[in-house]
Amino acid sequence: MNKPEPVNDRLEAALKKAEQVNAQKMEQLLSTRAGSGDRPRFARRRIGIMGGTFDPIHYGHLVAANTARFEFGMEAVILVPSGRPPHKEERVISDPEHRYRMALLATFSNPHFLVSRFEIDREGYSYTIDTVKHFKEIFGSEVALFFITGADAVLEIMTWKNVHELVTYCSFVAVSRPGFNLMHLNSNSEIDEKLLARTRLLEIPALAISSTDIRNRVAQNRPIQYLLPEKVEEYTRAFGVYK
Ligand code: DND
Repeated sequence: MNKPEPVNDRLEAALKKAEQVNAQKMEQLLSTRAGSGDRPRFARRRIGIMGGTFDPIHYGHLVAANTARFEFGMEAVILVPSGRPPHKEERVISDPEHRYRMALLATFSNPHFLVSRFEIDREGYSYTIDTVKHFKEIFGSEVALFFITGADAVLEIMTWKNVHELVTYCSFVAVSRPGFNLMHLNSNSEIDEKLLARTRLLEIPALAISSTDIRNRVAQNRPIQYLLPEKVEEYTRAFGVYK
């Protein structure tokens, strides 16, 4: 889809600003050299990638990204909205442009959060292997990449495309999520040793928030306030994204 038609001047101004700030953050991240700035806590620079449908992005996603960033000393977390998620063919997904713009609004005020258009600008299915390879190429081997997922997503990971190759490019941070037991990861015989060795489990403050519930609430005229950033809520209303 092309850029949605403007419906609200204040929101458009916020989006324009968010897009500019996001571009600056990316430029800065790309120009940072290893070892520059504060004395690094780790031998290699660390950058997190968090892929998701983000339909819509909410505080569960943001707390996961922020906690992982802090606990593992990542310089930044790049949120990557899926263009065409391979695992969600059975349901209608909101337009990628809306999901991207909501992610921009949600991350604008955090200097360590960025949003990438990589998956939404590509044709075909969005596979994590392609995304991680892309960032590996951009940042080079001196940067350690961490792919951040919730418990539900990581429990499905053996079904992802080329998962054995994927683990050679990044580590995984699997965060806790209400309703999903991360301990199943260790007892799941399908998850192989190599993957487990590259996966760090992380307990985060429990937020039983889900995009599905938010979409249902909007459809039923129930409140979504305080489940997601105010500007994202405003965006869903202004563009009638879930009506
Ligand atoms: P979702 O559609 O589950 O994202 O996709 C997660 C990632 O998996 C995306 O990057 C997909 O491309 C990738 N994937 C899936 C399947 C196959 C392949 C790749 C492949 O390459 O073959 P959501 O928008 O639903 O959620 C984003 C993330 O946030 C997820 O990891 C989810 O578990 C997590 N999350 C929470 N974590 C803690 N507390 C909460 C959460 N809500 C969502 N309340």
